[in-house]
Amino acid sequence: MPDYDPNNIFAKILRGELPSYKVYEDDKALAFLDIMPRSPGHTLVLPKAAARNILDASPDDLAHVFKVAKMVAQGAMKAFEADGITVQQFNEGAGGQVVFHLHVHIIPRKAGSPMKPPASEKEKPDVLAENAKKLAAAIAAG
Ligand code: DGP
Repeated sequence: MPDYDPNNIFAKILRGELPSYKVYEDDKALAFLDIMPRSPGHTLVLPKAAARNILDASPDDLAHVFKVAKMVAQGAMKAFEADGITVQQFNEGAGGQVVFHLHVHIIPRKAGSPMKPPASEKEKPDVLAENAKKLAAAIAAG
């Protein structure tokens, strides 16, 4: 497996060099909206520590990412009146990974509503800003 590339796009977001629609942050993880959402509220949860994917992540970082993933999923159920949540996580190109900093997809689902194809359409900035605000508030409310 290749080494971690510190110039990947999520590393730049984590360093604050690129913007994101943040919904949650603590000392070990960051969660922000996917700009090409497969459903409204589609969120990515990342460890702050450098890791390409689950294959090189520390077990503690991985466990923390999934703790945050659960918080985001619970917030998304409320914020988007979802009926369910799809969780996706890809490892290496052959596993479907495109951005090589570990991330977990939290995708709110409505019954009978299919997900859009992966990375099919960039969402409008005002929609992303509004969804991030709603989801951050729901997560903060517990
Ligand atoms: P994957 O590595 O296969 O899990 O796909 C990467 C995901 O990241 C994909 O759903 C689109 C999303 N994405 C790509 N570039 C950006 C970006 O600059 N900002 C955000 N928020 N999401 C991005």
